[in-house]
Amino acid sequence: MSVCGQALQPRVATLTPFLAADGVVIDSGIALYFPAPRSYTGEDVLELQGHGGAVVQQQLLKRCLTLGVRPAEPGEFSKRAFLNGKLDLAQAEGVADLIDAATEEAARCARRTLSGEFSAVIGATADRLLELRALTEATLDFPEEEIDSATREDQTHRLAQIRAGLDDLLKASNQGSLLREGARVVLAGQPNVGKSSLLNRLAGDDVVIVTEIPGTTRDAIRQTINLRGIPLHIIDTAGLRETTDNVELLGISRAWAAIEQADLAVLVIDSTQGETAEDEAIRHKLPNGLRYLKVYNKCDLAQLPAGIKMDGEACAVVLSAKTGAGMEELQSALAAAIGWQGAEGIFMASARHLEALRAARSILERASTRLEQQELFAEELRKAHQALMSITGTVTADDLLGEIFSRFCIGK
Ligand SMILES: Nc1nc2c(ncn2[C@@H]2O[C@H](COP(=O)(O)OP(=O)(O)O)[C@@H](O)[C@H]2O)c(=O)[nH]1
Ligand SMILES: [Mg+2]
Repeated sequence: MSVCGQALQPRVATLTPFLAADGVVIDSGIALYFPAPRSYTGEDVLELQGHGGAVVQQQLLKRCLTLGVRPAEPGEFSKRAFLNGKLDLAQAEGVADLIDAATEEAARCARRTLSGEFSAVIGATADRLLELRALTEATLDFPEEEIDSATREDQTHRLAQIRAGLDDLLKASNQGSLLREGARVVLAGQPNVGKSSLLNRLAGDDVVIVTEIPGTTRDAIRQTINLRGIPLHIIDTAGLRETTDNVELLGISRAWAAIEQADLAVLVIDSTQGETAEDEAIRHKLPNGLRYLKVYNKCDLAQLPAGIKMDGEACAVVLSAKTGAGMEELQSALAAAIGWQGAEGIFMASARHLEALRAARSILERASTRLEQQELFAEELRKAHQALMSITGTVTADDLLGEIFSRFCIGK
C-alpha cells in the first residue's frame, strides 16, 4: 500500500498516484485491493492498473519488486487458486483453454469447463462409482457364497449405468478436443485438378498461386480456416505425378509426408475427366485407415450439378472451386468426415482428461469380468474411481501439477 500512499478500501476501485520510494509520482491509475479469501487465488491480492507503456510499467514493477514481491511464474495465479480450493483442476485448465481458444465455439466450450459444468458431470459419475465401491466393500466381509443374487444384480446394473455414462462423457469430450486441436486435412490429387483453387476458395483469399500450368504448387502450404468453429488445418500439396523435375519431386515427397500425418485426405478429381486410373492409384496409395473424401472439381466445365452424390459406398462432393458452387455441401461433408457432431453439450477436454476417461473406461470394462471375485472387483473400482478423480485434481501428483500449470502464460 505504500506504493499508493494510502489505505485502500477492499474491493473498491480507487484512483491513486503510484509513488516511488522517494515519494515521486511514477504514474497514476486504479488500485484494487482484494483481501483473502475473496480473491481469484484466495490470497491477498493487489491489482494496480496504470497507463501502460514500457518505461512507466518497468518503473512501477521495479518499485514493487523492491518491496519484496516477485514476478509470478506461468500459471501461478491459477495454480494458487487450485491449491487454495478456489478452482478444481479441470476448471483451472479451462482458464488456459479460454485464453488459447482459436474460435468463438472453442471459447464458449472452455467457459463451460471453467464454470464447473464438466467437473460437475465428472463428479456425479465419480459419486455413482463411490456408491458402488461402498456397496462392494461391504460385501467383502462375507464369504463369497453368502452374497445374494440381488446384490450381484444390483452391482451389475450400477456398473452398466456408470459405463454408459462414461461413454457419453467420452463422446462429448472427444468433440471438445476436436474444437481445441482442430483437424488436419490434406488436399491431394493429380496436378491441375484445382487443389490450390479449392484452398483459396475455402480460405476466402488468394493464399496459393493458381495457374493452368501443371506442377505450379511445389511446397506443402498450410492454412487454418474456421469450419463451423473447428480450426481446420488445410494443407495444399504438389500434384502427385511421375516427374523428373527435382524440385517437383521434393514437393511430391513432402505431399506424401503431409498425407501420412493428416486426419483426413480430400482427393480432388477433375470432373471433366472423371476418376482416372491415376486418381485411383493415388487413392490406393493412401495410408491404411486414413479417411478420405472425394471431391469432383470443375463441375462448371463438366456441366454437372453441384452437390453431394453417392460414389459407390461413400458420398462424394461435386463442386466448382471457380464459381463456388457446391462449397456449402463440401463444408458439411468435411465436418461429417472429421467426426464433428455440433457444439451442443460438449466439453473442452484436454488430452489429459481424455486419457483419464479412457483409463477409467477400460478399467471398468475389466471390472465387469471380475464380478465373481469381489476383492478384485473392488480393487478395479478403486482404480477407476482414482482415474476419474485425477481429472478434477482430487487425487493428483505434485509433478503433474507443475506440468499442467507451466503451460499457462505468465500472469494467469
Ligand atoms: N473452370 C474451372 N477451372 C478451374 C476450377 N478449379 C481450378 N480451375 C483451373 O484449373 C487450373 C489448375 O488449378 P490449380 O488450383 O492450380 O490446380 P492444382 O494444380 O491442383 O493446385 C487453373 O487454371 C484454375 O483456374 C473450376 O472449378 N472450374
Ligand atoms: Mg496447386
